[in-house]
Amino acid sequence: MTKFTFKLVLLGDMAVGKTSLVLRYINNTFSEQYISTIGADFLLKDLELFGAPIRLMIWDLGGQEQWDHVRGRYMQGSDGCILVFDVNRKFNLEHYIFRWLDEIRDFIGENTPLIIVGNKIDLEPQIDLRRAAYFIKNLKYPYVETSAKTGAHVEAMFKRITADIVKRKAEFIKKAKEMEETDISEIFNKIRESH
Ligand code: G3D
Ligand code: MG
Repeated sequence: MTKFTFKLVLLGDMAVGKTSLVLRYINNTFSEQYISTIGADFLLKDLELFGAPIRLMIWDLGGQEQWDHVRGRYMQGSDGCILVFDVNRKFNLEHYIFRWLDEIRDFIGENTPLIIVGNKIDLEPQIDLRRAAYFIKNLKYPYVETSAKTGAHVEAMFKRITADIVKRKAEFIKKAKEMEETDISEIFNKIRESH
């Protein structure tokens, strides 16, 4: 059966928990040991959404996030991105988010689905989470607080961004093919039939 494949990238500074979130989602595991690299460019996850078989190619920077030229290459062609920060770190959230949004605009594009994630919610927050949620909501981005350690909200977060990617893709195809269908599963069924 044809699967609809989407590229999803994880962004954010080193050690915020990007690799841990992917491993929690894909293998349902968590390692206390520092995972500087997973040794792969991407991992695959199959799921079904709106009745359509979806394959996610989840790209993780594998400890190379400090190098600008590597980051740009990884980000290109993304259908969606997850921007992660660490709630247990003292930092300027506004500055952090604007810095990453600049980079997303340069390498991925302005209208690509994005979710902002405050990770390590199992630890004592070092920033004001109410303010963070308010700030992100004003920017009109979805915001989720997760723990890769306990697994809290990890699956829901991946589902949410995937749903946004699928909806956007359906909208795009509908326009391009001048389709009448409004239901997302019908749109994907039609495309599958025509393959
Ligand atoms: P990165 O891929 O963004 O660089 P990692 O981040 O996934 O490698 O995680 C960096 C460190 O944070 C690791 O710890 C990891 O175990 C820890 N971590 C990741 N997510 C969580 C979480 O949700 N809760 C807690 N408590 N810790 C988390 P070490 O100690 O090896 O540096
Ligand atoms: Mg990593």
